[in-house]
Order: sequence, then C-alpha cells, then structure tokens
Amino acid sequence: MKLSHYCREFLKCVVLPVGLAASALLAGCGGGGEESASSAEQTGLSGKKIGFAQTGAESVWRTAHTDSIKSEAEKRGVDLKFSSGEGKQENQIRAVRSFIAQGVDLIMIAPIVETGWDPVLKEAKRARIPVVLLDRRVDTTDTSLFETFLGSDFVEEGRLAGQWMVDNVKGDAVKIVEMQGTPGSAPAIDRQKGFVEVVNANSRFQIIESQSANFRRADGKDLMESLLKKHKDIDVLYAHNDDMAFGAIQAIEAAGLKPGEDIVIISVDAIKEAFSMIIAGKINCTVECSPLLGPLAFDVAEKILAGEEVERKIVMKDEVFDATNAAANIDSRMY
Ligand code: GYE
Repeated sequence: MKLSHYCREFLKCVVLPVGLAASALLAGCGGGGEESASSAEQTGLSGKKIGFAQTGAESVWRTAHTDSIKSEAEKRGVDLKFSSGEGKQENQIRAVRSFIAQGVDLIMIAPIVETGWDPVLKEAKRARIPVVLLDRRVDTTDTSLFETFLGSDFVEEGRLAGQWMVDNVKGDAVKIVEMQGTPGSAPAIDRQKGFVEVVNANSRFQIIESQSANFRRADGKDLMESLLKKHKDIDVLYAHNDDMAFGAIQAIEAAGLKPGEDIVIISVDAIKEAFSMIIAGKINCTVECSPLLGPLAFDVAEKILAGEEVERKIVMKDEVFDATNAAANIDSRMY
C-alpha cells in the first residue's frame, strides 16, 4: 500500500512528457506552494534537520538544483544544513562528517565523483542516519550504505545524444570531439558510455578527441580554442553539458566559424538558455536532465523518516530538444 502510493506519486512526477515534467514535479508531487505547506502529508518534515552536501556551483543546472532543494526545504519547514563542496570531494566528506556530528535526521549527498565514499557512508550508517543520493550515484559494493538514488539515467542521455546525431548528421566520415564533464563523476562516465555505444555501432562516426572541461563554461571555451587549433575538420561537438557548449560556441565564433552550421553542437541539460541557442541556430540538440529534484527528494526523505519503504532507484524521464520543439517549450522551462 505504501509502495503503491509512492509509485502513484512517482508516476505523476516522472513518467510524463517533458514539457509537463517540471510543473508536474512542483504541482503534482507536493511542491505546490501554499497547498503543499498546509496539507497534512507534507508536515512530517517540519523541524527535521537535514544535511545536504552539494557538489558546488559549476553550472546553471547546479544552481537550479540547489534552488530546488533549498526552496522545497523552506516550504516544508525543514532545518536544512547546506554545504557546497566547491568542486572538491574532500569538502563534501568533511560536510557529511559535520552533519553526523550535529546529529541530523537525514543526509542528502550529490556526490561529485563516484568513488571514495565508503568510509564516510559507513560512519553515517553507524550513527543510524539514512543517506539519500541525489543526482549522482556512487560506486560501492555495499548498497546498504544508502537508502535510495534519485536522479537521471546518464547512460540513456548519452545514447539519446548519439541517436540524435546518427539520425540528423549526414556524411560518411563524421569527426566528433567530445567535451567531458568532471573526471570521475557519474554523468561524465555515463554520458560518454551511452554516446560511445551508439558511435561504435555506426561506422560513419568517429570520436577524434575526448577531453574534460569540468562542466564549466570558461573551461569549455579554453578547451574548444585548443581543439580548433589542433583539428581543422571538426564536424560535431558533443558536450556533456550546456555550459561547456556555450563556452565552446564563443571559441567557435571567435575562430570565424558558425556554431550549429560549420560544427554541429549537441549537449545535455536543456536549460532555458540552450533553448534560445537552438532557436538562434547555434545549438542543434540538447538532451534534458531535470535539476528540479527538491519536491521528490523531500517526499522520499519523509517516507524514510516515517519508516516506510522506498524504491532503491528513482529515475527521472528525460527528453530530447532540437529545432522541431525548442520554441514550443522555451516558455515553460523554469531554469
Ligand atoms: O549535467 C551539469 C552539472 O550531475 C547531472 O552536473 C549533473 C550535472 C549536470 O554540473 O551541468
């Protein structure tokens, strides 16, 4: 019964067309302003201490993710202890230890990289503090160290990006440069994996270079500058997030080339600015990854603290945007 109730909420939130997904997350899953604040089901977290160890503020996506968690915590009267890791795992681990020392009721972590979490997760388990993994997963053999993972399927995002390319980019010897996210992070590893899977199955395509620009706009610009110097014949840029693609676009334009025409640009996140870029013809495709995890994250936290069972993995449904649907969806983008 508990589970099926949860599944209903989950379906409302997740298995919806993307244009509606963000509003469904907010309206359908208990993020709905005054109504949610006053409904009995939403008061369970009032006064609870929840620690959230965020990665940092590397991208527009990340800022939207932070805002979603903070605003939802406020709506529900949660005493949120927020910590930004500023791009460093050691800062995140220190934050988790301090949450444990403060005796929080639950800990949320958006783990910057996949490995190296076991010791601190064991400390949380010993202190009987449940852990929810938000957005990025960890690499551990002991899955009892966290209650659930809530986020997107990054391998599938990589596949969607690759499939869009196969369906839309013509030519027999298409040369691709890949701009990876933070080394060792789940989205960088998985977005590469899914994309490479599709490329390897299509002999028309070849990845000629793959380097990290850390999910950051400035790094994307620098990396693209050096790639343009090195390769005169880049056909496609696949960037693991929109911010890096925006930086790359500046470098492409500075080199006298037309982004979106001379070089096809495919990225991930689907932030509002990427929709404008698609409409302007500078980005060809962006694969969605929703940062609006706050309402669902606190629904899950509430259930865990009430002793209810939750799904071990809660996966958001992502869609693909390009010139065929960007204009129709830009106004409903919330980030
Ligand atoms: O794509 C990127 C951010 O983990 C899904 O992190 C997230 C990624 C997102 O910095 O913009």
